[in-house]
Amino acid sequence: MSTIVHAFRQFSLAAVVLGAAASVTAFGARAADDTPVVYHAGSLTISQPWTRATPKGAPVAGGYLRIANGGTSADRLIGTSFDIASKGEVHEMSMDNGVMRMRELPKGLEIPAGGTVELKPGGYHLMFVGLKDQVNPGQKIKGTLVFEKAGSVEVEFAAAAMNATSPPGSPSPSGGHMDHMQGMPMEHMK
Ligand SMILES: [Cu+2]
Repeated sequence: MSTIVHAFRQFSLAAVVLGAAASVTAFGARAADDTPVVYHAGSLTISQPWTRATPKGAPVAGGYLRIANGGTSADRLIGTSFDIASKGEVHEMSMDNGVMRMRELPKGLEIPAGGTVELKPGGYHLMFVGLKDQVNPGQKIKGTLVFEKAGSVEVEFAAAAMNATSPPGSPSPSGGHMDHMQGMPMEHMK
């Protein structure tokens, strides 16, 4: 069965400010319309895929989005890809003795019937491994999401600042100030 995907709106060219590294985009240049990008696949509605800028030479990048299932049966997000990474994984975060750890979900992530699942920093997320290129704020990087039932969906991940906690174009509590970010100890379970 083929999957129909409609990309409704492009993101506004979000002016992503990243302290000293912000040289490319203009400050405050926010388009009038911040309607999030939405994709449809079967009974799923996928909103606002985004990623974060990476430091030079970083081996991994994260992917975030919201998936709502308007159908009467559950689906599962079982795979993902990112144009500039050798592979993609679906991860979860958990607290272990006060340390945030992440691990791959071997069976993917369930999207319950009638439910919404959010992938965001500090929670479920996509992890793109074997990054071949640096991700810069304002970039849009193509990728795919693979669902058990809805099939493969092509999306675009909009890159926010390196420390962003929300998608480009949305107000971020961190405001782009590195000094206000609390350091979260993190370990990658591999
Ligand atoms: Cu991860």
